Amino acid sequence: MSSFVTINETQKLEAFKSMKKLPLEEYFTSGHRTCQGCESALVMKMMVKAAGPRTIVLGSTGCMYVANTTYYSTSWVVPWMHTQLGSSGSAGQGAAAALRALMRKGKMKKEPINVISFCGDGGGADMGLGAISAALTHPEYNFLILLYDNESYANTDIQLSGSTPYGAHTTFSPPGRVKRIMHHRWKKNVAGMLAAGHPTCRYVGTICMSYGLLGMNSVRKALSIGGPTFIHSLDPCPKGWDYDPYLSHELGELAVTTGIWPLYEVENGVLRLLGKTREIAEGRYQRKPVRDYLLKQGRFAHFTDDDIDFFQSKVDESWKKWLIPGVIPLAKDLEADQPPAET
Ligand SMILES: Cc1ncc(C[n+]2csc(CCOP(=O)(O)OP(=O)(O)O)c2C)c(N)n1
Ligand code: SF4
Ligand SMILES: [Mg+2]
Repeated sequence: MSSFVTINETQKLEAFKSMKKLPLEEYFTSGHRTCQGCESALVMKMMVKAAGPRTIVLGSTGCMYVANTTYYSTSWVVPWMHTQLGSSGSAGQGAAAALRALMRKGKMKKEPINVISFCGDGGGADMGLGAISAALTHPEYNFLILLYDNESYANTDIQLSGSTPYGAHTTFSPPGRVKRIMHHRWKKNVAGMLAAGHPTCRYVGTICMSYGLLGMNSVRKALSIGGPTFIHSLDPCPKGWDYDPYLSHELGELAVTTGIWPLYEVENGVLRLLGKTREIAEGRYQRKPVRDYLLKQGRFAHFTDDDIDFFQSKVDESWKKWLIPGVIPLAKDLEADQPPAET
């Protein structure tokens, strides 16, 4: 019988039972140059801790490339490769295909190796969305695409992306006296869109590393299940969101407890709400007002009470109407879509 690693043979990574049971080994270490309080750096650290040593990491241009691989140095302990800004989908698929070919030709030991290809929201939610979509239609290869979402093109100085929330101040949407709100679009719902449109993808999840155990177990499940998988992580960014770095963890929690960022997974087409999101949906936890989240961040400092009410109404609407969190319902309530008038 051939010992060739078949397409669906993956490392079987059991869920971590508790934080106290985590392995001590680190595969993303100190020495990187991210900002103090950078949640995306924490995502890298926990993502690769969850995956373990037999892992290859690929990443598209952005903070998690530039700040982590200063010339001739890197924080990565596992093999790492940079890829072009819009290419996380093709890079992940290509690496998985290359590993298969090398093993088939006997040039590498036959063993399941995790492939994780990450991208930012600029690289993944905007520029590389097509490549991710194409990659998710190839069930013959095993790899995880992880989108770390700091809600801007952060590395090039906080430009607006399709993932930037309504009304946020970015260098492309500065509030002024004539026009207070410069960004009128609602945040793009990437995980919901990919889950709804790619039946060949067996796992789509949302995470926030303020809930680290859930986040790491989502990575472990995505890598174990086989085929191309996708995880979308919301990452507070002190520089882009304009807050004191000590608030990073709390802002991640507030994104979830206000209901702005629902935690869920779609595994083999079955939706499961997770953690606090599940508690909210089951009536065991009351959603906090979005005001608690928005007003801690300088990027929303120009919001009036009407703007906050509008934001709240859109989040309320999502909890009443969406089937998969983040997927817009077919019956649109046009009245609820109206932003407040400019003053
Ligand atoms: C094709 C291409 N266009 C533009 C750039 C310049 N660029 C480098 S990083 C970056 C921002 C990427 O944003 P995102 O993917 O959200 O990652 P972040 O910087 O926020 O971590 C841009 C525009 C580039 N490297 N390649
Ligand atoms: S700008 Fe934001 S994402 Fe980039 S290194 Fe700083 S905190 Fe992290
Ligand atoms: Mg970004």
